[in-house]
Amino acid sequence: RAGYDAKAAEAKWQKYWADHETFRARDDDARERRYVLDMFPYPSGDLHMGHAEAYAMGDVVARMWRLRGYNVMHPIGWDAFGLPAENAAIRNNEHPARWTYENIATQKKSFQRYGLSLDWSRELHTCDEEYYVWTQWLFLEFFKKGLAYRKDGYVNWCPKDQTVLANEQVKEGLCERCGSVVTKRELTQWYFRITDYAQQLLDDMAQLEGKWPDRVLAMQRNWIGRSEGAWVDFTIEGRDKPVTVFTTRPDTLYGATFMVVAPDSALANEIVADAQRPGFEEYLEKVKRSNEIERLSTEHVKTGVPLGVEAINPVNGERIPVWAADYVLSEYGSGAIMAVPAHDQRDLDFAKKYNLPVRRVIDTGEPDPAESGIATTGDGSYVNSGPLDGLSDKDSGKKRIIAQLEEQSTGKATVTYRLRDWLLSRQRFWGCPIPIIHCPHCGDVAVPVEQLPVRLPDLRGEELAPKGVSPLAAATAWKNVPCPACGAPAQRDTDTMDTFVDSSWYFLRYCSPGYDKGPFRPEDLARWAPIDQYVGGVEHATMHLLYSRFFTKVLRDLGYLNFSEPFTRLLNQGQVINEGKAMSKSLGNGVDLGQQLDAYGVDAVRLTVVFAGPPEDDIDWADVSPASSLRFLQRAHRLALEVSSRPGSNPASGDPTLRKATHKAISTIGELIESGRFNVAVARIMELVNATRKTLDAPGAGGADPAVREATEFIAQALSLFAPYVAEEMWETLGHEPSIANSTWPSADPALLAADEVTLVVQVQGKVRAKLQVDPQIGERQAVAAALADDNVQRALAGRPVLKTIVKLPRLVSIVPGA
Ligand code: ANZ
Ligand code: ZN
Repeated sequence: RAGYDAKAAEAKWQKYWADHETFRARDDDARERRYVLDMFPYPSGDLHMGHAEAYAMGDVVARMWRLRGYNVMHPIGWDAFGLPAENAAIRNNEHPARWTYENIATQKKSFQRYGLSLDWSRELHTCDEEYYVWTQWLFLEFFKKGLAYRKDGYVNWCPKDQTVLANEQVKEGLCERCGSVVTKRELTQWYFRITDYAQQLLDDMAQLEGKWPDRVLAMQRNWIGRSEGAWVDFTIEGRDKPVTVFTTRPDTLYGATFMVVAPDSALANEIVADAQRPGFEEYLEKVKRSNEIERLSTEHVKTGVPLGVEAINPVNGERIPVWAADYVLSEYGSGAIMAVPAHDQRDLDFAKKYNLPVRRVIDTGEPDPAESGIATTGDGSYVNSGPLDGLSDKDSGKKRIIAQLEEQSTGKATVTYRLRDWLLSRQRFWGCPIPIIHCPHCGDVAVPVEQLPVRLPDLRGEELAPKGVSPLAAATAWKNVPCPACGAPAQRDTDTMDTFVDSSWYFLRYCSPGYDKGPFRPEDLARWAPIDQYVGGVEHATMHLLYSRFFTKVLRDLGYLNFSEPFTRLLNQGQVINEGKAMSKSLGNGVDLGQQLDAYGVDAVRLTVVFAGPPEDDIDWADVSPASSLRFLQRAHRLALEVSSRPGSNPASGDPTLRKATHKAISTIGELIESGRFNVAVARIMELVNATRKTLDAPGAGGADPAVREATEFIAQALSLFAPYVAEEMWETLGHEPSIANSTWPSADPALLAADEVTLVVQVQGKVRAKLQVDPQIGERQAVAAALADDNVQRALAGRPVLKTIVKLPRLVSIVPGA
């Protein structure tokens, strides 16, 4: 008989699913709802192996929940604004929309071929006016609440892409996108006040514990970077306002021997003495060319210049010199520190280099840092520290100093965060215009809601080339408008929003496709949100996932939704690599998804991806075999063909061994899927296929055995999560109405789940003292424990210790007592 024809099945079922809208989520379906979402794709080129993995994982969950009787929503859309489209448009002298929509069409076809259970009726493109009008609307909601604001500052600047970058988009000092060394530029830019939510973002992680990967939570925690410490005010001669420093170690205040301010802070520029100004300015220029990561690292050779002023220590009145040095960042704490070289290595390196004094204030028993060059950071007893001397506990030391500072009004306890406000302006074209008009009289004026969307002007090709200012600035007819408040000539903001703004709320829009009175309908959110299962790459740990959590909390505070966390559960799939390395053009180890699909069929590739290992692990394509996946699917398919001619009958009369295997599989596979162990679930299906084949080939009822039909039907259902085409074929062959996606996951019969038991004999000194009924899978430790727990055995031991046990699993435990 002909084997399974993957190509024919793919064409047939794609059409069936589309015609019947099999995966359309209906708002009026009364069943309990579940929302499964994969991070939406950026439409560059066609789908690749990475997509193949991520989307296969999400589909397992969506299809499982569907079979379990939930009303499942599993939507898809396109993260369609962004630089690659714009760069392509400049190269090809065209509009970015053309490249974007063409790629979307290609990818969409591939997605459909890939057999995902997606609801295409909710598809969205973030670059469509009907989407970005609501991105603008949301921006204005933030603006009205003071959560979007403009400020000047030094920002990360990519010299190649000619645009600013958020801190999150700078990876080890390089532009995340193009790899150029990121420099600093002073610009007035828009920010979202995400720092207002720093503590909530931390606190609410309690809800995600155990449901999100630990490493993502750790990355977010680290990114938010909460630090407890104190503000300490130092007075500076000739300046009314004191200079405030942030320290996590106020207890080392007596060891502060100099102060350092960030060279690129307004403070440095303000306090520098006239004589030192030229040296300072020269130094500042140098610093601007370096970047933050270098500046902070302990290995970095620290540089600095004296500012020619002195600060006064509030606890002992000591005068200490003030320096500017690049290892202090303008954007953290207050941009100024008290340097305690004895107990902070960076301060010590600096002190050594510039011959500044080092004073130990905690004696840890280690050599004096002034001599050793190694700062001591551990506990010890305070010395040279006035009232702290003699104390030895850090926490009381900190409390004492903070109490003193608070009493003198020269400082107070505080908490700071490493998290910075989210810089959202971009000097590029292919993004959502910022709906603000700058008026010389009224300042920043919101575009009135009835005038939204602010559409992108029609620019293309050369007009989009990076010029250091947004291409929108050159569209004068677009830019020059009357002020909505006073009518005076005014100008539109010419920047566009970071595309992470678009992706911070798209998952809400899916709940209300096409809704034109707001970004979403509250009832729709109440019905569908939050997302029960989110799937995507770990590279989004500190950007998209943090931004989306922030947006959700703001929208909750604005009264638009009533939950605090958008993604209840998160799965990070691994990457597909080849020959142990990330796929790359230069290594020539790329694997083309289309070729794999042509060679083995969609089902075999999907099964391979899921079977390769735990979902979060990387898959090395050199170690897997789609060919054997295909052979396995054909084996499964043959079962259906052989069973199909035999009518179904009551399975109760079938082979009890196979029935037990089937029901055990029903129960364990369900649990394995729910706990994300998809690869193990596949292994269980494979075992069941083997067991079914054995019964089928055994002399006797064979294919007519109702247990064989029962097993084969379940195999088809379980396979439908991973290999939907072959599963549909099997289901139909078995005489069922399509689609298998509308079938119901069977429930396991408890009577068939009861484990078999065997008799375990317990001997003491060679005499049988007990016979216990145990699980045949019992382990050695459990068997000995069960033996020793028996009363008869204890009586026979009569308090003597156990010298030795001889265990033959699962049938014998023989105990040799001591004297
Ligand atoms: C004195 C001191 C003594 C410090 C000591 C540490 C150890 P985290 O934990 O990351 O919050 N600091 C403060 N603001 C800074 C800035 N803008 N740029 C660079 N460094 C800055 O680090 C807090 C510590 O980092 C602060 O505590 C301060 O040095 C430094 F034995 O103050 B500490
Ligand atoms: Zn005005």
